[in-house]
Amino acid sequence: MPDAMVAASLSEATSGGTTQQVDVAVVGAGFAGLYLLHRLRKAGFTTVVLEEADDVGGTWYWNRYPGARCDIQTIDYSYTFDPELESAWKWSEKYATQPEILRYFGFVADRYDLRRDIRFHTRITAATWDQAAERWLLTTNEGATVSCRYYIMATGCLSAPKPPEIDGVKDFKGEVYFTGRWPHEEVKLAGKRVAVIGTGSSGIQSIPLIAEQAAHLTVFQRTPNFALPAHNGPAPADRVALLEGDRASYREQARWSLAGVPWPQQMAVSWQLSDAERRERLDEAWAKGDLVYILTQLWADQGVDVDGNALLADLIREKIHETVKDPETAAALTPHDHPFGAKRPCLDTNYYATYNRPDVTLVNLRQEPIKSITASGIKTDERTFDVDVIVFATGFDAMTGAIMAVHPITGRGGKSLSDVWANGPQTYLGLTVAGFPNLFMITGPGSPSVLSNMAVSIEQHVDWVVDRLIAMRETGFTAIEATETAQAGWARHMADCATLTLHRLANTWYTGANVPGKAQGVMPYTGGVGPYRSICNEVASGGMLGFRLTGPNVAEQCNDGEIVRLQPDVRLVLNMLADMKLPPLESFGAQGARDFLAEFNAARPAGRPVGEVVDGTLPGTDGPLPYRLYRPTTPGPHPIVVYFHGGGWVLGDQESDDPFCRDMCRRTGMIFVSVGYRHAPEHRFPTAAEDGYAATRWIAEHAADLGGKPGPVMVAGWSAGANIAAVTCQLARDRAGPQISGQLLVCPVTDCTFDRPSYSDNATGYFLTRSLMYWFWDLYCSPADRTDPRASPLRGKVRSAARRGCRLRRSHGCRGCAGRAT
Ligand code: N01
Repeated sequence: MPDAMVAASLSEATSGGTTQQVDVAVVGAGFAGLYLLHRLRKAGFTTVVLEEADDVGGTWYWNRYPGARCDIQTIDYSYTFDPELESAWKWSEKYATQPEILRYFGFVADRYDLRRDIRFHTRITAATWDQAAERWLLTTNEGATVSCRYYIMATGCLSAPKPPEIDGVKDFKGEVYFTGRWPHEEVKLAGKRVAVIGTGSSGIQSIPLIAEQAAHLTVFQRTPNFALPAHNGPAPADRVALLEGDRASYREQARWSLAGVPWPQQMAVSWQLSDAERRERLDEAWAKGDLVYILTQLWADQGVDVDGNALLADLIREKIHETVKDPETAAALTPHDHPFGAKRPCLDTNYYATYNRPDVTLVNLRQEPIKSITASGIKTDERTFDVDVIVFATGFDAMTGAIMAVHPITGRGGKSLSDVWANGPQTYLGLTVAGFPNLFMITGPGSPSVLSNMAVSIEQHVDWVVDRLIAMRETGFTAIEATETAQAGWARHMADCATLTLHRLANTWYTGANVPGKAQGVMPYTGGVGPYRSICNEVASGGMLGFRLTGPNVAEQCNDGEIVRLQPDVRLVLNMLADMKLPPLESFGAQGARDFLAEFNAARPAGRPVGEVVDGTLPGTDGPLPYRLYRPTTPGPHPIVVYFHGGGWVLGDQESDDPFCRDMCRRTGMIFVSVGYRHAPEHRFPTAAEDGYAATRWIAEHAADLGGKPGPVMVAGWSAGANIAAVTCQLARDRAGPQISGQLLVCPVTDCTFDRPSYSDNATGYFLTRSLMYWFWDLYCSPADRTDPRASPLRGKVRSAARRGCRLRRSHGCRGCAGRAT
């Protein structure tokens, strides 16, 4: 009998101490909970939604403070699952107010008759997994319990307010309000002295409106935040036209975009734009009043590179100083402690201008921290402020708070979720946790969630989860659990992604830094909505990779493994190459492959500026060899690195790794000399190796002429270039110089045998396939010569240090070479 029918037949009364039996219990009747209920019901699952509030709306039910609005354009912040719903509702503004959004949820609840399966005023007090029954047992504040096969947390990411952590709140005799728990009845502030503590989105939205009402407003700011004008009004005509022109395509683009709103991937990089062009872009973004636009559309490196970000942050800082008249107040309001976007920026209406009012005071808590709250107001290190009202806009225990702190969740073997997450949330895909079967989270930590348009992420999660439940029902499985391997792999992938962004450089609620004692780490998935969607789809199409599925009458299925083994940037490039559906590179022939590489490289963004780039020639063993020298901006002389490009001894030249050489030159402060050695098949082994050695010798001898430090040089290379670098080291040792200070080998080819794991594990499906490696070897070197240490340096005399192969692998977690002949 299908699970749904069993559950339905067991259903009992819903209150009064009885146990309600359902297939699925959902916590929360906000954006996620409502859609879940709708989909689960349509799929035939008996479902109950448990909600603490007395109506639907979730975060929009609780956050009723003055000025509370959406800060993603509301045409994007809507359900998209039903085109009829879309045409039945029209938003009145670009950024809808909280009351309008709440009306929308009421409208949705009525339209699909959802309220009859929602138990309001119900708080869950404990959730325990019963392994024998393969069900969750939920106890609630109202006595009645719920037994469910699947337990789904639709609790939202920002729904557990953080305590203010300031002494004396209880002593205060005036009124106290929290933005995240604002009263339903009108709060009268007229004629009162009001204090607002906190300048995140909630503070920044409410401060201008509170200032309009209060006799005097004092804002207590610990960390200034970046805020941009919302320019609210009707939805912009161009966006509406785009949506209405082809609604289905607009929605689909949003689903595959990086942030959940259809904007293209920005390709221009900051250093390709002049100052005037960058300013023009910022002014355009400023006039648009769109958070996603300004976070993604100015230049491609704004969110991943400190320097590219600083160019943008400086322009925004100028805007703050242009608006705020008092220079000291402007300086205090200007953020300097985090890259723009690393902490959630805010959309505002008149925020900065509010500080020009005579009845508004800013207190900079970095200069005078709050000591305590007293009966009459707030005492800092330096002053006392008597106030009638204190508004705490102090934020949330984000992402994990609502899941973990709300009630004890006890999984398989009595494991407590609080213990499992003691050092930070562990999840697989942000959806599930190993050890907690049949527990799902919607937009949990480890998913794009708060770094995306939540509407898109919620629908993706709900669809994915419900589709999995349907598939399990069809195949007879009754329990699903993530494996430890999959979860650990996801943590690694999360960390790899976060390393590429600037989020790790800011103390924010994204990282848990806003809650004293909370474990810290970037909690949302930073790899983007579209890539995340494709990963979730891959999990499903790959036989539920990373999950163990069990059921009473079916054999256990466990397709264990990691869903993403590649680093995200490598994956991105490989996916781009895969999308091009190219024939194998080796089928082009040597010249064809070189032409392809030249064309491919011409299309990539220009590398970053360095102090100087000089092209020259140096004497090789058999005539001149070209080189390109990259000099840092810092005063010399600089240490020298002799660099050999990749390309299987067949492709590339001294310019082909240009962005990498520029980047390394900037980061290391060293001169990089990229050598154009001769290629196979025209010049077979040992030409490349001997050219490499001759070039290194000449560069070392002419270090001072090149602006470098005389003395030992370093060698570096990528792939076959790293082979040449490693060989050069040995030749330098055996032929009495030059002196080598170190070698940097990136994915080096160090041996000629093909029995390494990468030749089997990564044989196909990657750009550098096994057959391409065979082809490179065949063009470069006869089988008889391959064991020569000048072709396979691992066979030479190697001391232990040289054996370690790819140094990046250890220091930067590079898994690209994963055993390929190293
Ligand atoms: O909370 P926050 P929020 N003493 O954590 C300060 C979403 N949202 O409710 O930065 C003094 O951002 C704290 O200072 P610091 C949105 O994603 C969306 O404003 O920790 N100050 C900070 O200034 C947003 O990012 C909308 O040094 C203390 C402020 O309080 C997220 O919710 C609207 C303090 C908290 O800012 C959270 O926003 C509102 C203390 N003890 C919110 N403790 C939309 O528009 C904290 N602070 C959709």
